[in-house]
Amino acid sequence: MGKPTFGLTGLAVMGQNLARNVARKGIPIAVHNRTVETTHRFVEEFGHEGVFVACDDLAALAAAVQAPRSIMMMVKAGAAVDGVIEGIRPYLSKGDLLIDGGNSFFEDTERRAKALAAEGILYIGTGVSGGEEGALNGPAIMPGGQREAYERVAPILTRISAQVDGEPCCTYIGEGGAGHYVKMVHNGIEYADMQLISEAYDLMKSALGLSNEEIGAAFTQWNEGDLDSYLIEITAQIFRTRDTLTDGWLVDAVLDRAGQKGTGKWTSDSALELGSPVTAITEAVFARYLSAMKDDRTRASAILPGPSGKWQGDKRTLVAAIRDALYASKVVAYAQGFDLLKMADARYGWNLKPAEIATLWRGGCIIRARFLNRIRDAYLETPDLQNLLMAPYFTDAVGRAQENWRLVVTQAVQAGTPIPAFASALAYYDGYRRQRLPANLIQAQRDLFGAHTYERVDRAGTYHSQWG
Ligand code: NBP
Repeated sequence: MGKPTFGLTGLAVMGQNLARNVARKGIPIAVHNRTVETTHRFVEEFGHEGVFVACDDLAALAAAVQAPRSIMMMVKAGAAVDGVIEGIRPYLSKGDLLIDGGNSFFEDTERRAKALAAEGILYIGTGVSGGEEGALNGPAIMPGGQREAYERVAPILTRISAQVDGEPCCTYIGEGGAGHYVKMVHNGIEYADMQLISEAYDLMKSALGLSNEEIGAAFTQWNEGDLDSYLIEITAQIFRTRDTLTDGWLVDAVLDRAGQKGTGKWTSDSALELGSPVTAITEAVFARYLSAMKDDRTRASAILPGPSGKWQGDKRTLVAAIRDALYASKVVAYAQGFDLLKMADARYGWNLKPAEIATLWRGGCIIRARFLNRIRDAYLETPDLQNLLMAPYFTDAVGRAQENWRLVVTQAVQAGTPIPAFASALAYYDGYRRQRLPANLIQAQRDLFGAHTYERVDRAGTYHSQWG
């Protein structure tokens, strides 16, 4: 047997499962981890699944892989990636390829790719989504970098990725940091999706007083229609899980303080920088911050007055209304995510293909959902679509949902139930469909206090006036 042509460093959950996924496809792989015992334990436990070559240091990893080498890094995002690059660089030759499969910030990827290109080393920054289960059985893979670098590893990446309708959930995204950017936006949409589902849960639990069984049943039913998605499916699963410590429901025992690793914030940062109104994603990030203020909220809950939080009315009708509100808000979240991709593409010149991105998100990843087929179709039909909401299918679907969407937002506001993502998605929809917004007044104020000038609706040019 010759040397493997593929290597991987970083054998935590994601790296271990990706390496096993590669080996199970009959592709020999050299593996390495900073903590050497992890590598040996890994090969002992899973060695029977394929051909693994255990390497104790980065020099051994480079030596174990056939040149031109392809070596994937699955280490913690940030300084660890720079550390691995510095560590392995002396053992690499021109034409070798490094692949960063972690959640790196796209600007870091651009910087690393540039520095390595100067030495003739190819670089791919790729999003890998699907958690540990996806890494093992088929994740969504979003590779960015030199096209020839992608072509070299495409046969491996497309085999280990998820497959939907015979198509791999792995497509070349674009140059430089494009792959990590698209993964970042994927995670931003994931934040919005999770927040929207949590708001639907809160409305059913706090406002309607449904039991966990009833809430689980609603999510199970929703998963059979337009909302069919991985996140709805696992949510239904959560509501079927009892707590082994108390015999209550496990979800009720979980502290209401959401963690985050930063990719949602990066998405909002980038959107602010590019001028893209990704309100649902940003509200989801803020909602996690608010959830983290548990002690403050606990004190405020005894002091700040508000309505009871209870809804009146037929519960079945209201559950159906919440479903429609969730669907419409989710369309807005995706519309905003794709709009951000368009703006980033205009800035960075990646030549992103929205239809291909929707196609690859259909399987393996956390935001996989049946309605990504509709998004793909919308972009196939109109590649330069102004906004997802303007695709006839979504215009109709949101149009049909909007009466219930408004009912839910109104009732929640009256009952005092916080629904930041539902409400901001609706405000975006209402703002986007307005030919004239009150920004004329903002321009007038700016001109009055700062002589910032304004444009007129009826003639060209820039004006400044003496107001009042
Ligand atoms: P972690 O993000 O927890 O990273 C742990 C790995 O990084 C271990 O192999 C560790 O080695 C290595 N490492 C660290 Br920490 N510092 C290092 C350094 N200075 N030099 C070399 N190696 C170092 O692992 P993960 O959860 O498997 O995720 C890997 C990547 O994939 C991350 O970027 C993550 O954001 C991304 N990702 C994760 C998921 C998920 O569901 N977990 C999903 C999608 C993407 P050690 O064993 O010696 O400490």
